[in-house]
Amino acid sequence: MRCTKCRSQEACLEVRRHNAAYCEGCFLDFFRDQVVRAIEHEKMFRRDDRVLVAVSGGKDSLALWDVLLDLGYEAAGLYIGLGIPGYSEPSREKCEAFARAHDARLIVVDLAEEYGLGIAETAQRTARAPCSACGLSKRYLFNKVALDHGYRVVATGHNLDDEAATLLGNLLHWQTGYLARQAPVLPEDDGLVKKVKPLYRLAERETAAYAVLRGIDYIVDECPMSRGAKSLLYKDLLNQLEAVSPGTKQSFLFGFLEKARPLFHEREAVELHPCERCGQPTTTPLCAFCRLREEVARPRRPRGRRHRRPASAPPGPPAPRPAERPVIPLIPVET
Ligand code: Q46
Ligand code: ZN
Repeated sequence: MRCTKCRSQEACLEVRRHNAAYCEGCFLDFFRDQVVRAIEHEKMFRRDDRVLVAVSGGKDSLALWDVLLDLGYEAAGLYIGLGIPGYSEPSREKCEAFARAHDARLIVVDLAEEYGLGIAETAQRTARAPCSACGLSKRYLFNKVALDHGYRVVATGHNLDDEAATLLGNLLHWQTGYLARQAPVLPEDDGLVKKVKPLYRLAERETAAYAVLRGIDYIVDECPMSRGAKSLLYKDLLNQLEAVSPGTKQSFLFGFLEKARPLFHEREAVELHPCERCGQPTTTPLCAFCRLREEVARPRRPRGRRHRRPASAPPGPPAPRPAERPVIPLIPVET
């Protein structure tokens, strides 16, 4: 099949929702055009803004960092070490290698070392699901690090598939608060920097293709904590729909953003004030991150006391063991 744009080269990737197939060069142009369109149409940032890109070492965030640098933006990376054995170390190495190769600035924050909040340990010490602790820690640090280092905008690598799957999960459970905040741009607010998703117009297979064609060395493995996540099921279901009806994901997401989100948006105004401990914006006296730190620091009850059977109770069957697989929230955590 010939490239539908230049008509001279063989096509290497079909983009069925656009009824197009591109050769390598035209695909890279298409990818950049979609990013530029997102940035300009949604007024994400200006030419002279410094952008902090949240990077995980995966294809999406490194593709985003790459395309922003390639377009000439001043983009630094922010890597947050989550303390997940076997995953955090290699993903950090990918980010460091990318930063070295592109002579770009990378800020590294280690949750375990700097805050005593490694995700695996935090999940063990609290009743929280790992992704819940992870999501709130990342949201907190994206904002804090951006403010500390003078960045007005944080960009994340969420793509069309991520956004459509999140939307499906939020709709299935009528999470009106999350629906109000699901957007390619969350504007700056009192103490909150702007959050943007410049890849929201591009599908996951397109960010993967971009990363491969640009020679980006990314971590292929997914975070081990994502196993069993409902968001993977939602992605799978949306892919089935997309296969028989190309463009479904895009019309689902774009239709929501254009027609439905404003209805939720108007109803969900919240008042922010500084956290009593750290000064970051929150709606409660202590922010969720400070409360999490408190929870982790709290001495644990001695094992066995909580479930001790009253002396008079007859012996029964042993209590069921808790599930070994971490419980994953129904929607991917917003970063
Ligand atoms: S990194 Fe964190 Fe994800 Fe891993 S622990 Fe869960 S939320 S799955 S985007
Ligand atoms: Zn706080």
